[in-house]
Amino acid sequence: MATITDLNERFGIPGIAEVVTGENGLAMVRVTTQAAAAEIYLHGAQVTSWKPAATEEVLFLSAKSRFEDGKAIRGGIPICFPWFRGKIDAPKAPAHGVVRTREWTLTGITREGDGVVVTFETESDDASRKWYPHEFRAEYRVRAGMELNLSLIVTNTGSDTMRFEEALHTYHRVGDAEQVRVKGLDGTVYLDNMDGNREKRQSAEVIFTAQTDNAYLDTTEMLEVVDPVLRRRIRTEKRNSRTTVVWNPWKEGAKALADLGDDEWREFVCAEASNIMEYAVELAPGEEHVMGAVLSVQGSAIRD
Ligand code: TA6
Repeated sequence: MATITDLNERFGIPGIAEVVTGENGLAMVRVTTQAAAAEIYLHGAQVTSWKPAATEEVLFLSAKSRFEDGKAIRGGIPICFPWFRGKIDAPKAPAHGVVRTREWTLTGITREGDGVVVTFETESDDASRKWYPHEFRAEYRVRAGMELNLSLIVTNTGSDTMRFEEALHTYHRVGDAEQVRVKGLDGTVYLDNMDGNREKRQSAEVIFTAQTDNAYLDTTEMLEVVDPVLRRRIRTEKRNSRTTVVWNPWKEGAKALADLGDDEWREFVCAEASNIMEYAVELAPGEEHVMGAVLSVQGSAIRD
């Protein structure tokens, strides 16, 4: 296992991007360019911070997050794969799959225009085969600049067809979740996970008045998190994503999460590019699937 110093010597770009020691000794890539600053842990290949120039932090990160092997970092953009939420046929399996709680291999850091591209990969192993009997390689490409461009590339490296769910579980940092509106889902059918996954239809913008956990189906629409407190809109353009999940734990959900402060529920909303449930992806041997999300911020987040 390469040390952080070895990784920085091999991949670091002085003054632009370096591999450093993050929370709890975990390796992290820190990007600092004129266009943006960003932090990405090798643990889970998880983006935990993105600040385009002249903009406040765009992603939420819990002050109580654990940075431990086998645990997911609470915040940023967790990668859910190869299943979403609990595994239906294996209640003891880890929620949201096996890749957000492991260290990914850093495979590259390169400059590209105003941004920096950081690439990671992970693949099936005995730990994944315990729950998911397929062979895969997952590659993750993060381009941090004035936009945050994410691509999750899954290749079926086995000899049988594989079916998987995936999500880029983005925690958008907001001033007050009770005042936020999410646009782009008006008229879309969704399953309400707070009401027995009953099928409903979204009327107008999504607002938050209680614990919210909706899976919007058959939608490729751009999402927009409208935040009147930070006076900004965070947009997500999806690529090859047929579902969108919107979540806020509210007061009672926050209390049930040991790695989230009781009052932190107000500071984020999750709106997630995904392919879940009946829109899970099916790959034949040798096939590849790329799901993407491009985040951008409009308006000034600089408080008066
Ligand atoms: O994205 C919504 C969701 O699936 C919710 O059901 C809730 O479980 C959330 O993810 C957080 O999951 P986690 O395993 O990170 O606590």
